[in-house]
Amino acid sequence: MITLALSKGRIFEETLPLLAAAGIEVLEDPEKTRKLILPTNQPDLRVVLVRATDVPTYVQYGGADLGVTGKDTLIEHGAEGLYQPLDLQIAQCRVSVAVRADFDYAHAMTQGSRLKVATKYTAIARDFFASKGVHVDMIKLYGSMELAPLTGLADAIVDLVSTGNTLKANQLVEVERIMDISSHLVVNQAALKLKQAPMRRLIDVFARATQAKA
Ligand code: PRT
Ligand code: MG
Repeated sequence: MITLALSKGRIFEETLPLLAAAGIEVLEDPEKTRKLILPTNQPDLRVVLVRATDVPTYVQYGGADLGVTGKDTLIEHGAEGLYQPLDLQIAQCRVSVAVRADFDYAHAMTQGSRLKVATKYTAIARDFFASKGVHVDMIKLYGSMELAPLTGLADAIVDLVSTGNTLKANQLVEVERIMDISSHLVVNQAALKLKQAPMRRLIDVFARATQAKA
């Protein structure tokens, strides 16, 4: 049995077509069932549903043989011991800095005064501002980052942006693009050795589907 870890939402939805290209179907809809282990039409493949940030942990410790996870998660939480054979080019977005429209970011960056930055991505944000030589006070949040500049909690946020609609709806502007993000296939190295043939076959399914899209 091969276990594939996915998270509900965009990663699940954007992984489905890659599997479907090889005739692999997940037999239950995560939005309709409360089950966390979903069978597929392949007797030796099942999907487990975990939180997006837990996918690397499941794969690292062998709770799943492989998984699909955002590069943001891999960078922020570390990817120790994980084999990353493929950029699946799905769930694409970017990590950006955003501020209130009336905040003078350029001025704040050159002034030497400490910038208050709220984010879930403290490692990415710390590296980014350090590379610019800007001192920041980092405020760790777990969600709704957009609220921080509106309430005076922070001057800036570091968050994922895809269409930009969320920023716009909250009167925030993107002032800097830190990095582009997509989701990657991550593989447990021991599983790759122990279940070589079926694992290689599945990695190949993902490779072909990704190439076909490009
Ligand atoms: O939502 P939950 O707290 O359960 O977990 P999660 O946010 O970790 O999971 P999920 O499913 O939302 O995101 C999983 C992965 O999808 C992320 O790790 C990214 O790699 C990728 N991804 C791609 C995104 C987005 N696009 C995205 N737009 N993840 C989140 N967003 C959010 C963003 O944080 C912001 O709140 O969508 C909002 C912005 O979207 P736009 O289109 O309005 O710009
Ligand atoms: Mg989310």
